Amino acid sequence: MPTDAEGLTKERVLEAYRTVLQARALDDRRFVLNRAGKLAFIISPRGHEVAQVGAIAALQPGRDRFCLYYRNFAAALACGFTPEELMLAAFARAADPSSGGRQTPGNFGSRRRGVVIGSSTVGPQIPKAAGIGLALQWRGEGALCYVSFGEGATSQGDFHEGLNFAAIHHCPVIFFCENNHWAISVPQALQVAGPGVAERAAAYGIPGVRVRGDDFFAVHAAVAEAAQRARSGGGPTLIEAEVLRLQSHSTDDDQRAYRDPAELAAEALQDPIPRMRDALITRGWLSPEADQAMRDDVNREVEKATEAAEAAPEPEPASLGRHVYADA
Ligand SMILES: Cc1ncc(C[n+]2csc(CCOP(=O)(O)OP(=O)(O)O)c2C)c(N)n1
Repeated sequence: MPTDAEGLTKERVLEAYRTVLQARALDDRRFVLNRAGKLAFIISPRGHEVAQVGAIAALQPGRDRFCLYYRNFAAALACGFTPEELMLAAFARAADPSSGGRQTPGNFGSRRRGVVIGSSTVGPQIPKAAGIGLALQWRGEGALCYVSFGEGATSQGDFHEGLNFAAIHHCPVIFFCENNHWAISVPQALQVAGPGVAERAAAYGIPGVRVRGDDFFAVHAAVAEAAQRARSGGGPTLIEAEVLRLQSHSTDDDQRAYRDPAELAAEALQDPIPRMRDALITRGWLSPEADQAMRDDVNREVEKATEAAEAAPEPEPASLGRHVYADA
């Protein structure tokens, strides 16, 4: 069975590619449902999918802990969430496993998968991950905590406190920055001085790595190396995956109002999914026919997930205070 240096088998890579396709198909469907007035608000992972799945594929959902952020729909699928579960959250249904339809759909939580629920606030998952890393170190399970965020989050105090703490205590944490160069309408240059986020690692005395986020194998290799370091007591790593934001920040934003049209047109031609498909075809792991069959299968799955979630019951009005106030 063919493998690469990190022990990736053809089957595992094709499974990861299917997850990437699922994330994109779900996003397309959610966007249509938003335009049809059925879903209130969408945050899109478009352009980030390959980086997110490449990272999680190097880790161990169920053993490791994951502090994800609101753009991590592909990462959530890679952690084991199903398309139907993500659609239940999108429709704010009672059976949404993350919050029973109470939180923004991008706030993922699943105890059995080790996914720690967050909030829509930018940054607080970072120091939380440092603390979880310390607890994992004390327990000595060999597990690690993965935390993701955008480059905008790296100008929050939370980022600096979290990295400093994790570095001092050698916590088994992977800090994964998905740098799409925009924080809503604020460009990278107004968030980060110098070439990028990876250089900031030097201030905390930990390794900082920059990787192309459209290269599945490069992202996987960087995260696998960081995981090996974390599990063997070598402490945290900061990884910066350079990605493109191929949609506006959210459906409540229109990036054409503040971005250069030529740049947007050029980025639209750099979708990472065809790049991953071509890499798999070049390796002889995928054929155009198998690709199409997989896409058709994923589209059917997303259609079924949508129908099931739309038909599912809403939360009981009497349960409004659950998770807000202590149950009497
Ligand atoms: C503390 C805080 N400040 C501001 C906001 C509003 N806000 C939501 S997302 C966002 C941009 C974050 O950009 P980045 O971290 O680069 O991630 P991206 O959304 O680009 O993936 C902002 C400013 C917020 N949710 N929380």
